[in-house]
Amino acid sequence: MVQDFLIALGSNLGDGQNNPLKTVGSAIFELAHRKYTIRSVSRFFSTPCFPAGTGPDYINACITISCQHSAKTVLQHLHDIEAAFGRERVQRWGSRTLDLDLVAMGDTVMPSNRVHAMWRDLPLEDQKIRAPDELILPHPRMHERAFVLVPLCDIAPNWRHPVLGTTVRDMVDALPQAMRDEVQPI
Ligand code: PH2
Ligand code: MG
Ligand code: MG
Repeated sequence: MVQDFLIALGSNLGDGQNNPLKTVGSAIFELAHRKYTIRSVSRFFSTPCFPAGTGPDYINACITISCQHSAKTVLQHLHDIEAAFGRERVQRWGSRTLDLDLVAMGDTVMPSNRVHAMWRDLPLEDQKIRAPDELILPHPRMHERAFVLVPLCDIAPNWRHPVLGTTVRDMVDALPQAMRDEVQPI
């Protein structure tokens, strides 16, 4: 079955040849090269690093793609592309040449509502030290992150969060104005 996926892209480090802007653009071409149908591409944004002060600004964007692969296969391809662009998984939330996050697959909740709620409600202190070892969909932090929601609003404003029941536009509107203002189209 063909499924629609929401993907968030980010980069805040060059790799010697490419700057973050070029890397994010090239990653989208790489997905197309791997036979993914790219349905839409957001504007590219400059965003301050989260948590604040922990690294250079990011380039962030979002895309929608469709394919017949499972979520696990898509995630594996995203990891392969990250590796091809020189990403080293060193530190949680550390700077990276390329981060490709699977944000959602249609209205699928994975692995269950209960596990999703556990990760969603994790206190910030625990988020810094604990990362799920299984795929959680939708991404358990997406509804809090201006650097995901603002780009996503370009291309999927009416996508509805299957657990929270709110649309991307609702979630953007719920962000503090100051947080929205930090996400600047380039
Ligand atoms: N990704 C992170 C950690 N911090 N900050 C911004 N602005 N954009 C990101 O994509 C980002 C981040 C972990 O993946
Ligand atoms: Mg990631
Ligand atoms: Mg990320």
